[in-house]
Amino acid sequence: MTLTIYGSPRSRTMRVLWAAAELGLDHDHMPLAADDPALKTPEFLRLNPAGAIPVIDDDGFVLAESMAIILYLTRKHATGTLYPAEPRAEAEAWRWSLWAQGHIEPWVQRDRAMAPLHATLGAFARARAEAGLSVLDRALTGAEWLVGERFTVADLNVAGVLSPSRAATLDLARFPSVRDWLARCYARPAAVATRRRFG
Ligand SMILES: N[C@@H](CCC(=O)N[C@@H](CS)C(=O)NCC(=O)O)C(=O)O
Repeated sequence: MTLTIYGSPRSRTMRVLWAAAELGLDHDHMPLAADDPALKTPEFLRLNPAGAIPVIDDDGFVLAESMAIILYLTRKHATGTLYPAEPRAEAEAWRWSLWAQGHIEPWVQRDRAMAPLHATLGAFARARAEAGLSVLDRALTGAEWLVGERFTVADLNVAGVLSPSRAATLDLARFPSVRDWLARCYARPAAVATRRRFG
């Protein structure tokens, strides 16, 4: 049984590495950077036609897209704990993961290729990010975690989008429930260990 994770920790791969640590998964790591020309070779494009990281190869099953990878790995290894088993709670985990990629990530991501666009968007991007943070703050007011009573893949995926380097660019004082929840997520031993390992 071999799991290989492709991607530099200074990319969306970090959230996959965090998930692997939460799950205690042994894995090989190929830390390809986002701008590594290797991502555009025919060999890598066979793994991910988008030429992007993260990608995993789980015993011959190749999967790209950070959220899909994390949902897959947690469902495979932690149904009933990190991955909610009950269909409605499972749907809530998908809901928050998809929402974060659609409504937060475009406005907080700092990919080099998008820098000129973000420079142009300026205040508009900030306003959109804050609109997303308001939604999250309302959902987390009076709740410790996004789905049910425990930390789940929903928290990991959304907190992965709001990584410390991205959150540092936001004014979280206006969103105290998000700020406190992010602190809880990143205080988890697996998050601390992963960040320390690659920090
Ligand atoms: N939606 C994808 C985004 C993947 C992505 O854009 N990855 C970046 C690094 S964080 C990348 O590989 N960029 C290189 C490129 O697209 O050429 C995911 O969540 O995995």
